[in-house]
Amino acid sequence: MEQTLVILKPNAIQRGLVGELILRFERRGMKITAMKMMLITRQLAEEHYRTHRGREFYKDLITFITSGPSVIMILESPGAVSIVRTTVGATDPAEADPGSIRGDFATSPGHNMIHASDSPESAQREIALFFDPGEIQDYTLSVRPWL
Ligand code: 3AN
Repeated sequence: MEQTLVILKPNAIQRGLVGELILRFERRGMKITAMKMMLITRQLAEEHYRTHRGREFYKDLITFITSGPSVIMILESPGAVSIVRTTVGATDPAEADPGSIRGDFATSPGHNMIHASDSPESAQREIALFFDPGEIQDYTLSVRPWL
């Protein structure tokens, strides 16, 4: 089973869209194995976005992601990384398909609502950054939509 990390960014909380966004993943059939609300520290944000250090949008990205609480989740399913990336849509909301989260709720590439890991390797790195192993639940869904 594949895991991926999702961050509902501070503007998703400010706009009252947390439930709407979680609903999309639940309806898709993803299993939520961890979830918490936290104020991401500058240190954690810089580690999470370390590959973007030096880019022109980096400073704004760090300021934005640390500007208020975010909701962090681990989602699980076969092919979870691709399924979640498709559900989230393109980085630039102007190119995101209608029906995707960014295509439905975002206009700005810098404030595009949500983060989703871009590979299984990134997912494992990011999960270890945001969650202790004891915060991740090991359980069986009584209805498994992928079966
Ligand atoms: P994604 O979140 O779709 O994986 P990345 O990893 O390329 O996109 O970028 C990480 C974050 O950096 C984006 N979610 C967005 O907040 C910000 N970002 C990326 N590209 C731009 C851009 N051209 N202008 C402003 N912010 C950007």
